[in-house]
Amino acid sequence: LTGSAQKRLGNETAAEKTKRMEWWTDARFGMFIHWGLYALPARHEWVRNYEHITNENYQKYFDQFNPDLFNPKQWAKEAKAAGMKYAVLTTKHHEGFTLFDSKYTDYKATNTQAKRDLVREFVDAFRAEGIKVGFYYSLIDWHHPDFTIDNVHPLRPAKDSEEAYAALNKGRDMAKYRKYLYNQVTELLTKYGKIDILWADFSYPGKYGKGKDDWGSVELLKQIRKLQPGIIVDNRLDLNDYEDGTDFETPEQVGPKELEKYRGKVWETCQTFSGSWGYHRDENTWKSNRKLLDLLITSVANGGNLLLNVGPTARGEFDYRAETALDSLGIWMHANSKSIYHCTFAPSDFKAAEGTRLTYNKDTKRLYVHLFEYPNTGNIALEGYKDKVKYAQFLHDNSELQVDAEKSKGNSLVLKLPKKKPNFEIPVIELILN
Ligand code: FUL
Repeated sequence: LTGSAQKRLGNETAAEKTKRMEWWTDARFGMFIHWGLYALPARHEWVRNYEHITNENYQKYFDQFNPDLFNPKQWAKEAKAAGMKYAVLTTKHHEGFTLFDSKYTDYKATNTQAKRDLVREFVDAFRAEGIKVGFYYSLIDWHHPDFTIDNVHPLRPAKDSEEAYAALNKGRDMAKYRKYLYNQVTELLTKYGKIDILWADFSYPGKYGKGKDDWGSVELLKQIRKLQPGIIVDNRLDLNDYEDGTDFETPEQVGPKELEKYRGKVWETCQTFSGSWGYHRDENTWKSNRKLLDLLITSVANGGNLLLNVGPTARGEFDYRAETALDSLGIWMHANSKSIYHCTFAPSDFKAAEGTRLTYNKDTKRLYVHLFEYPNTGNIALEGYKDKVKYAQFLHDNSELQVDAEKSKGNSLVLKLPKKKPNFEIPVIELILN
């Protein structure tokens, strides 16, 4: 860290930071869980905003919240089976409802029919499966009476004018809200033992006046680091990127092609199965298994992580579409996860052949060729790989892939492949380098 970031956050060196983040960069694949009252309307976690729902009219979801099938042990098993190494739960989303037992609000799970601290159970269950735990915490709060109404607030004025906002904001005091969120983050980071990730979401610059630190992010980050020195923090606190003392970038819902530009940075792309993060009953735009694998592999091929989201139902279960998707990812990961964990982009002297994507493990010196398009020619030509490879095999079964000596001309390494594609959506060749 340099400059002002160093002043406020201490003297961690780049090497120390890399060490602190090592488990996370190795893990590559995590589960995001968006769960809150919005699971009841089941039509997007922004439903309050989209439909301008008042506190009075949103109250019915609080009254009816009764997750009788909530079993985080089952969630943790499913995350683990899919190959995920960490999980991040919405402890509070923009709607303001807390899944944890906060002493600073009554708007919490313990006061619903659930009558339980759902965050505590999540933490215990995931830890028991050896999965690292993260807390998503929304800086935006549509329920809190002091949270200032702005253009993402459900109660925003019909006609956007400064006077209209001022009228609505009369009596609202962001300083009080700042204290509230500071207190809640403090609770979250003291009551539940060691927490691995804080995923704050989101603040934006100068909303209430230029240079104003409306969310108190500077103090907040100091407090986070003090309470949990090992924690990893996302970049949505609105402190200037890179110099700000946060840890990773968060490209959201971007396509695989756009991930290339993050190479060399520390990042995690978060993605939904469909469009909504919260459970959405009627959404029919679910990503195919191939698309999900593409996102995972392409993330690693560009040196980043994938945080894949599940939106549990109001009863507290993953729905069948999520389970089916997780199952298929698990089958692929069971056979091929060596090309994911602890991997990153390939050294620059290896170019990805047409229809392939490369990942690389620098400790074992293994290069992974992901066959997005399976050749029907009975072989694959890898230009420029000629004298660099000691041995080649399929990753899923360690069956040898022989060199076609006749076809391997110049710098080209040609491997013989079975005519029939192995029974994996995207088979992987493992090259053991010299
Ligand atoms: C966004 C939020 O507004 C979405 O609801 C979701 O939580 C996503 C991960 O971040 O900024």
